[in-house]
Amino acid sequence: ALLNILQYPDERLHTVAKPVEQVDERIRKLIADMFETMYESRGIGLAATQVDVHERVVVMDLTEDRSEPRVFINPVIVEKDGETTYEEGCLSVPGIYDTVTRAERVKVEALNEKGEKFTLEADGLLAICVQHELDHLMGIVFVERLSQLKQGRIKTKLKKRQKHTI
Ligand code: QAP
Ligand code: CO
Repeated sequence: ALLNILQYPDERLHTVAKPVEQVDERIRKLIADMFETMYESRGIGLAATQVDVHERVVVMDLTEDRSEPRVFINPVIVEKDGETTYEEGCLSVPGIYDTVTRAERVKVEALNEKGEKFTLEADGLLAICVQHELDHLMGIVFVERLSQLKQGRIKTKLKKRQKHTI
């Protein structure tokens, strides 16, 4: 089923997600619904926080042909190094893109949909996406990594847009 994606500046996007205690059918249904929602909206990453579920679950697929679905349950970044910038966007902040500075490489530990632990060493767009999505689980939207001036401008723009229900 398609899930509703919270739109910035919805305060529920600031909720800190709790760890998943058991990777069971409920979590696998959530993951399936998150993929459906992300693919339908043409995203590359979606955190449970964005669909108002405050548990540590992220789905991603960076491929054009949607052939590499990735699941991260209870993800933790255990190493990071370097610095890089990227023009980021977000399904919760449609139509807004801006440059964010993040680590260039990350090592992440997480569980897959079977509840098995895995480690991933990521660089490039994957490393950026991992950091962007893990931010969501901590209640942080990429906009909040921009200057106060830019944050204010983005809020104004989105509020105007909501009024006109574009
Ligand atoms: C996060 O973002 C990300 O504004 C995932 O109109 C972004 O999937 C990670 C999207 C950049 C790394 C680099 C945004 C779709 C999708 C929009 C997304 C829009 C339609 C964003
Ligand atoms: Co996002």
